[in-house]
Amino acid sequence: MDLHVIGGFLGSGKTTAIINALRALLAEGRRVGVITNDKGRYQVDTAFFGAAEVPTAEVPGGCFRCNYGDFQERIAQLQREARPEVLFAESVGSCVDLVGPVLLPLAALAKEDARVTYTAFADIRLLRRHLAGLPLPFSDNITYIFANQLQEANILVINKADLLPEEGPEVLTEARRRFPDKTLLLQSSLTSAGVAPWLAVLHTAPPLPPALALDYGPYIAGAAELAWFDEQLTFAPPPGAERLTVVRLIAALLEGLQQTARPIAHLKFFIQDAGTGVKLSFTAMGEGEWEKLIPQTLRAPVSVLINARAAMAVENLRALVAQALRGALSDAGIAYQSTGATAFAPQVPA
Ligand SMILES: Nc1nc2c(ncn2[C@@H]2O[C@H](COP(=O)(O)OP(=O)(O)OP(=O)(O)O)[C@@H](O)[C@H]2O)c(=O)[nH]1
Ligand SMILES: [Mg+2]
Repeated sequence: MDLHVIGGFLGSGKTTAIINALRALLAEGRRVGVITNDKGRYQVDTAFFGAAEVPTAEVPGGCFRCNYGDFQERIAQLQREARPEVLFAESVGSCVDLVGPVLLPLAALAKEDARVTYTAFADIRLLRRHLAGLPLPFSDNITYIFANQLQEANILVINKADLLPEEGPEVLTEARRRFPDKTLLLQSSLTSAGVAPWLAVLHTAPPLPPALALDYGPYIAGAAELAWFDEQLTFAPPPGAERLTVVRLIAALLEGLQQTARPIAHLKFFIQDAGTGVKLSFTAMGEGEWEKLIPQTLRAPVSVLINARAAMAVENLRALVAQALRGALSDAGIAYQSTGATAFAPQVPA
C-alpha cells in the first residue's frame, strides 16, 4: 500500500486535490482510502469524503503528530476494511513538523514495497506574496507555520494556478530559485486531469525529506492565535424557503466575520439534505461566487455543518456564529437542533 500524506496551510486545496486524485485512481479500478484529520470533532472534510463514498477514517481532536497512535490504528482499520492500494492522509492545515515525528517512523514500519510520501500544498496567491517578501494576511507567528510547511515537504504543489494564469510561471521560477531541492508542481486541483502530474510524481515515490528543525515558540503561539469553531445544525425551514435560509445563514456569518477585519483561515460548510451534500469554502483570499453552489432542490430537513477557523479570539468567533444563527434562523422563527458547539484555540504540545 502507498501512503501519501498531504500537508499545507488551511484552505490550500488539500481536500480538493485528494478527491480528484481519488477519482482518477478509482476510474483506473484501484482500491483507495482517505484519512482526514482535524483538531475538531465534527469535520466537514470527513463528511465530504464520506458523501463521495470513499472509504474514510478520521483522526479527530488533534494533529497526526499528537495522535500518532490513533493515526496508526486508523491506517490499520482502513487496511482491514477497504484494503486500499493507495491511501491518502490529509493533515490538519495548522500543523507542521510531521516528517520526523510521524512519517519517518511510519516509513520504518512499512513493508518493503510500501511507499510513504509527503507533499505540501500552498495557495499560489499566498505563496506569491510570501516569495516576494510581502506580508500575508496573517500574523508573523501564523506566517511562520505557513513558511515551515513549505520548508518541510520535498514535494511542493503550488496550487490554484488557474487563479493566476499569467503570474504562475514566474511564481514557479521564483519557487525553484528558493527551493532548488524540492519537486515543484504548478497545479490546478479542480479536475482529475489537473492533478495527474502530481499523481505521477507520487507514483515514483521520492524518498521522504529529512526531519524539520522547528522552533516550537512561534509555532505554539501561531496556533494559539487561531480560533476553531465547529457545530452541526439541523433545521426545517418552511417549504420553498430551504435554500434562502441556508444562503442567509452563510451570508450572515461571512458578513459578521468580514466586519471584524480579522482574517479567515478557512470557513467551511457542508450542506446536506436527503438528496445532496455540498461543501462550501471561504479563505482569507476571498470566496468567488458561492451562492450558485447551493442547490435549488434543497429540501427540509437540512443540515449544515460549520467548521470555522479564523485568526481571532475564540469567544469572538463563538459570538459571531451565535449572532448569525439568531439573525438567519431564530429571528425568522426557524428552530434548529445542534450537535453542540465546540470552540477553542488549537494547542500544540511541545
Ligand atoms: N480555483 C481553484 N480553487 C481551488 C483549487 N483547489 C482548491 N480550491 C478551492 O479552495 C478552497 C479550499 O479547498 P480545500 O480543498 O477545502 O482546502 P484544504 O487545504 O483541504 O483546507 P483545510 O482542510 O481546511 O485545511 C475550496 O473553495 C476549493 O474549491 C484550485 O486548484 N483552483
Ligand atoms: Mg481539507
